[in-house]
Amino acid sequence: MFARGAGSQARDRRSRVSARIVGLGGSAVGVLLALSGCSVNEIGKSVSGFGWPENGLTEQSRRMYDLWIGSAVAALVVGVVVWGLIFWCVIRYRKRGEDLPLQTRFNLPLEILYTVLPFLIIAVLFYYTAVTQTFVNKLSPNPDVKVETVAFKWNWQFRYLDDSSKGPDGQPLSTVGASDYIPILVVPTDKKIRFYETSKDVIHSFWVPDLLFKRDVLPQPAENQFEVTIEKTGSYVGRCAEFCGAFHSMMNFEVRAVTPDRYDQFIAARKQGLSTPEALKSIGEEPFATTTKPFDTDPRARKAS
Ligand SMILES: [Cu+2]
Repeated sequence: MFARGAGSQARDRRSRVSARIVGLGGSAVGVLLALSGCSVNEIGKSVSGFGWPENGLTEQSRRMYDLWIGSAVAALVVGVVVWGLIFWCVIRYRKRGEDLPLQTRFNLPLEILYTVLPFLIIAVLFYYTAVTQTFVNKLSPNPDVKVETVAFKWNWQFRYLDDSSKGPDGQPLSTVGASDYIPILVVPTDKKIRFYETSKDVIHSFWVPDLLFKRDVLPQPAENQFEVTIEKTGSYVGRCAEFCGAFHSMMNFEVRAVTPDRYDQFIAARKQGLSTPEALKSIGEEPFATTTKPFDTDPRARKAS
């Protein structure tokens, strides 16, 4: 048997190591895909948005998206510089012998640089965060539609507060969810919608994932407000995003964004005494929620199913 040269042994070892790295990388991607339950397409979208969902329905969601992308790019630039410096030091100043290397300290310009630079970066990030936050929280003096969302364990009530949205009894029109009924909040597109949020018991959180927005719903008399303009018609699932008790995960609702004309027709139908499903049907909309369904609140039934 011939003794193999040191060079060929090193080559073998290198190729075994690279094969192992490729294998590990492949398995890691496979495991990630399996664990996340995401399609490759979804992951691609998520990577391009640095993990932030795309297709915001409102100007607010797009501004938050821009802030997210800007912050992620800034973090990446800082990361690349830091990684570059680390690897440069590791290679450039690696151990070459037993002699103690030249000892240096107190490099004042460098120390000032790495103290001042992070403050500058934080100041820029803070500025853009403050600007975006102010925009997202902005309330206009005259919103087009006012809706009160009342959260309670474990459902939602929506009340239309505009003077033009009073029912036959003179009270604001409203829709209440029940364990066998998902409440649908009908709103017009391209109109400023002001939400007034209150809770009858504990803290809940109003969350419509498609709006890329959620806000805590605090117990009365506290009231949170926010405003959005939805730009696309459609059905959007809503959830409670604050753990509020046993059936928290079932506290779902649906936002149904329709054209302003249809919204007016819906309100007119409700004013004539039609229920929400009947009024939705009368304007050619699906009468019941399409994005989520009621849950069986009986624990025995849930166990058996
Ligand atoms: Cu809740």
